[in-house]
Amino acid sequence: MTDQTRGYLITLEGGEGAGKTTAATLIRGWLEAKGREVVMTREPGGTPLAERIRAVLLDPEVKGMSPTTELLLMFAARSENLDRLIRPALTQGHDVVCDRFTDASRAYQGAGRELGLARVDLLAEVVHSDLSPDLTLLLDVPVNLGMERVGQRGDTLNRFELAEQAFFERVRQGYLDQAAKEPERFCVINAAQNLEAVQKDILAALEDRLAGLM
Ligand code: Z5A
Repeated sequence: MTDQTRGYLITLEGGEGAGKTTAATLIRGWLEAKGREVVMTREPGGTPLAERIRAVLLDPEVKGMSPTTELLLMFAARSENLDRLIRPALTQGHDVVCDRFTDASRAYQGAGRELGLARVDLLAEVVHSDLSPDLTLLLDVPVNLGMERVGQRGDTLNRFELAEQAFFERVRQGYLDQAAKEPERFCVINAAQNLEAVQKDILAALEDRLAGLM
């Protein structure tokens, strides 16, 4: 153990069908095997109120939401998740695995909806100037392959999944640009590989970036 008493914040990012949900379970198992207490959460969501905001954001019946409204709702949900769940868990020394965080706002609202990064960074400063992820795993997958996987799941498409291809291409590029800017925080995983190879790369990244800290 290092002298860090707060837990680690590990975030998972990527486009649709990248495999974040599966990866989150793998990361939890790895941390628990190291004797760590782990709290899992997701964004938008994670608390009762934030889950209600999520329901509005993902509802395909909600038409014509403005990009700025979408961004503000993402940060309203994030503020709740941080205040009620993430910060208290980290303070208690628990690690938090969060399925999407502010990098998703940079990619989806900043790049995808073309709001630009300055507005996202301004809200990040308001909502969590004290905190940034210790490690971000970006599961990168070509847009067509990710959508194919989502389609195979057979669920109703959410409000985001109804967007056009160009939107998802901007999202993917937004994530890759963010990762290139902060290589010490990000680890990019090739999520186009089969599940076994993806999991092997995730475990290698955890060993490389986190094992020495625990
Ligand atoms: N959003 C935003 O715009 N701004 C923000 O700030 C935040 C979020 C925080 C949340 O929806 C939406 O909110 C999201 C961005 C936006 N847009 N959408 N949609 P969500 O949580 O429902 O959606 P998601 O995060 O994209 O979840 P997902 O579609 O379930 O993707 P995933 O978790 O990455 O994938 P998965 O469920 O683990 O895997 C999908 C399927 O592929 C599944 O059947 C797997 O068995 C299969 N899979 C996974 N990996 C593989 C490999 N390697 N090979 C083969 N098959 C695989």
